[in-house]
Amino acid sequence: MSGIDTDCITLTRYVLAEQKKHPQATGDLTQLLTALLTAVKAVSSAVRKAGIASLYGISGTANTSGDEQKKLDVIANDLFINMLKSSFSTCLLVSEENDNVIQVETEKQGKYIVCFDPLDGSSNIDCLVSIGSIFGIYRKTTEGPPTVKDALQPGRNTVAAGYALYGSATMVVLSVGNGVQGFMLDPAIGEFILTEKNIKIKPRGKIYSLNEGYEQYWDEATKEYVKSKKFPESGKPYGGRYIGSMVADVHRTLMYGGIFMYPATTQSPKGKLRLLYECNPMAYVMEQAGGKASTGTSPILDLQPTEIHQRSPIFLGSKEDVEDVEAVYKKHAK
Ligand code: P6P
Repeated sequence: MSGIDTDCITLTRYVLAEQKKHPQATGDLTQLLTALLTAVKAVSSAVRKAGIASLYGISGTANTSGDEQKKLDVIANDLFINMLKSSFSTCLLVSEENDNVIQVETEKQGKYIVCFDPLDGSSNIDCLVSIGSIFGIYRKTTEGPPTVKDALQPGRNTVAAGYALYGSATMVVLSVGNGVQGFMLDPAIGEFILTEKNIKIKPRGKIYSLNEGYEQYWDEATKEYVKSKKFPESGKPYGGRYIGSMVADVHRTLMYGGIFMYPATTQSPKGKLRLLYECNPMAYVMEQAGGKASTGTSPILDLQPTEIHQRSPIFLGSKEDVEDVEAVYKKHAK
């Protein structure tokens, strides 16, 4: 046997099939996702050869968060911006790497807005820990030229969202509103092949994930919840896992169940992770997979953004695990 699947479902075939389910669809979203995948493939190639191409090291510039940008950050950002602009399907872009919104040239404008983190977890690049790209796609709903207000939509308005994980293999996890699918990159043919159909997260897991080094900065609800996982009144404790790369921690949570947390701390009163291009896309995927994503007191997707780089606390993963956190926050609110 050649071992070649002559009828493999590529990501493009999947998106086209989904498009055909909507007679009014113009194909613009398919065009957008195809362009986005080109950026992901190029980032994957750059990440894989970073050591050889000496792409490691500091590029000498800093991004919105003040983090030193590594060369791969800059390359990834340029790839996403250029591929999305030239897809003729976007009108406004929000990137973690850019202080302000990016307006697409009038002659190239389409109806979609994309919020993305081109290379999340970049502090892990030099030690070869898995990193990723995260994206959320919205429709422009206003008349006239795109403005920053068009980017400030609640996650509930998401049209499509997902992430690319540059790990032992490169995988894209995507939802276009009809469940969650996983596509593995086959470098031999440069295509993303459907390998995880209709991913559903367990209703309850056995893993909790957060940076325990900050325990002294947590609020009382987070302290009580984490303690209950480590010293349960009955049954076995949860296992602790924390990679420090959101895409890797979220993907493990999606595949194995459990809960990922980046709570507010006294040092970061709004949490660390960004609402538009980290929390919302991951929350959308989690809800599409049957899980939950909360600030501790309300669904992430219901938040009305007021600033493109605003942060939010986040607890996401198995529905029952997130509900346990919300119950503790409710108790502490009394
Ligand atoms: P901490 C990586 O820098 C990142 O933005 C996310 O990918 C990750 O979840 C988080 O920060 C880790 O933050 O404070 O635990 O190092």
